[in-house]
Amino acid sequence: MKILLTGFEPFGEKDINPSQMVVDAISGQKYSETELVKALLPVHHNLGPKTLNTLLKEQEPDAVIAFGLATGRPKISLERLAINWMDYRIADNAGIKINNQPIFMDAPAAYFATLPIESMHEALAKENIPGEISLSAGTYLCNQVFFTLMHEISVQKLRIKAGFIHLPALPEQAANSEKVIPSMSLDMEIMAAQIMITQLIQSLQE
Ligand code: PCA
Repeated sequence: MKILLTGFEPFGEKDINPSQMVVDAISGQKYSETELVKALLPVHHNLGPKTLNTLLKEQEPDAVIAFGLATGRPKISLERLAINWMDYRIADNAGIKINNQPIFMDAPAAYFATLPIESMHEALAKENIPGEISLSAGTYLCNQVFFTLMHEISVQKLRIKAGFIHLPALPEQAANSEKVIPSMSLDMEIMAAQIMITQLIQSLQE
C-alpha cells in the first residue's frame, strides 16, 4: 500500500511551515508494508492544486493525507468538508489574491473527506493529543488543494481515501508572533501524524 503525504511551503510572513516539517520527519519511516511518499506543495493558486493532481497520476496512492498550517487553531484539525469556494485573506506566494469565486464552476458545493477522521480523532484523544473534527478548512490554498483533490478523485472515480489535516503553529512561531497565538510542539505534531497514519492503515486493511 502507498500513502501520499503532502505538506505546504511557508507562506505570508512565515518562514517555516510545520506541515512541511512533519511530513519530512515521518516520510522516511516504515509502516510495515505501507510505503509513505512525501511531497511539498507550493502556496500558489495554480501550481498547488496542479502539483497534487500530477502526484495522484504518477504515484497512484491508496490514500492521501494533505497537511497544512492553521495559525490560531489550538488543536489538530481533522477537516470534514472541502468547499467549492476561494476567498484568500492574503496573497499566495506569487502575489495573487483571489476573492469570492468558486474553485470550479461546474463542481458540487462541497465534498466530504474520506479519511477515517472519527477514529483518527479518537486515537489522538486516547494519547491526550488535542484534536478536533473541523467543518471548514478555510477559503485559502489548503481548502483549494483539498477540494481539487476530492474533485479529481470523484471525477476520475479513483479508489483513494483522502482528506486534509490542519496543524497548529509551532512554539517558535508563537514566541515570535506579535499576536497571542496557540501552539503545539513539533514532537507532538509528529506523534499525532503517526497515530493518524496508523488509523488510516487499519481502515485501508478493513
Ligand atoms: N496553510 C494555508 C495554506 C498553506 C498552509 O500551510 C491554509 O490554511 O490555507
